[in-house]
Amino acid sequence: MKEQLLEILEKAKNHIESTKTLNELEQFRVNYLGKKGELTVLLREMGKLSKEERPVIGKLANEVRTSIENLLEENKAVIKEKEKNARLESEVIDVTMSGKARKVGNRHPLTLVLDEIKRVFIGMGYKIAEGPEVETVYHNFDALNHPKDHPARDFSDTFYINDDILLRTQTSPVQIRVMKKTKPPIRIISPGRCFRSDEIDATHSPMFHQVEGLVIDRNITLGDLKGTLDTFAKRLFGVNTRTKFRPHYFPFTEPSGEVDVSCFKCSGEGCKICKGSGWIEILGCGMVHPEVLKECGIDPELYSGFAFGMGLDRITMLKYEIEDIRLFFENDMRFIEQF
Ligand code: 2U9
Repeated sequence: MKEQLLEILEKAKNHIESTKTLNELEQFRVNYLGKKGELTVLLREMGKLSKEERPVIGKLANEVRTSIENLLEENKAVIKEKEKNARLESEVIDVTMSGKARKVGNRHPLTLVLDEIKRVFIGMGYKIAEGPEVETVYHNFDALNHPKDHPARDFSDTFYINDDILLRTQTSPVQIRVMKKTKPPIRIISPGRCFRSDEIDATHSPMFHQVEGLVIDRNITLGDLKGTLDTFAKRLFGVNTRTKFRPHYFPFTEPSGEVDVSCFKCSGEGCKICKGSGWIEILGCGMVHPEVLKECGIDPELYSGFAFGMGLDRITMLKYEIEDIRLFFENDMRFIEQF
């Protein structure tokens, strides 16, 4: 049995020193020291030994077991160290490598122009007001002095949810809501999406964007309106921009007007953008109708105000010479990446 023990030790030593992985090492531990391991099985034969041999062989057997266990621990440490170094080697980061250029998105042209318009009015002390897109007929028409038979109320023009609920056709309801809950002075612009039952074509979309403005205070005059909008036009389209106010009609303002600006493309000489006229209509405006003030609990004897509204899509199309409104909504990156 002594020769067998020494043979097992020699075999175990060769096996363990040649192992490369912890799994392999564990397998050898089982093969030699496990319940059915070679050393364990051999030691079951100890009973057949004479009482003189037993202590000698027993001592040798323990020495062999201890040697194999030490070999296993030493190689386990060596393999773990090698695995750790291999992992560190594979995880090394070369900080000198050039970074991966992250593609940065582009702001939508509507956003670019809206940000410019916001900058102008915030610079004049206006606040930004927002409100629901699903509105009541009251806030969208009644409170804005629309007669019951006004064509804008027609189903052909407006998306109705039911007799009292609709998709707002302008952002004016936001101003109504602000006027009802805010004591003047009021100085706001309200940008947002609006909805009209229009057939889609190059210049019409059932969903479009508006920016409306409202100023309510003591002694607000038509001169304030003209000065404000002339300044706005110069700051948005350039200092040499001229403005022209033409009489118009809106139920919610009196007097009402439409504002043309000298063409920012040809400076008023006449070109394709301004269809040869030298002028481009950009917005509507007027002094807030006294009935609208009263409906919102504001005394028209004490307060007056002006309001204006512009189509953001239209202004953006003019500014960037975009000929089809549908390009705004198709999410084609080849379009967006140009801005
Ligand atoms: C309140 C009172 C008055 C908002 C106004 C216009 C004139 C106007 C159009 C421009 C192009 C809508 O997008 S568009 O089709 N708007 O011409 N809007 S005055 O007047 C108001 C708003 C709120 C309480």
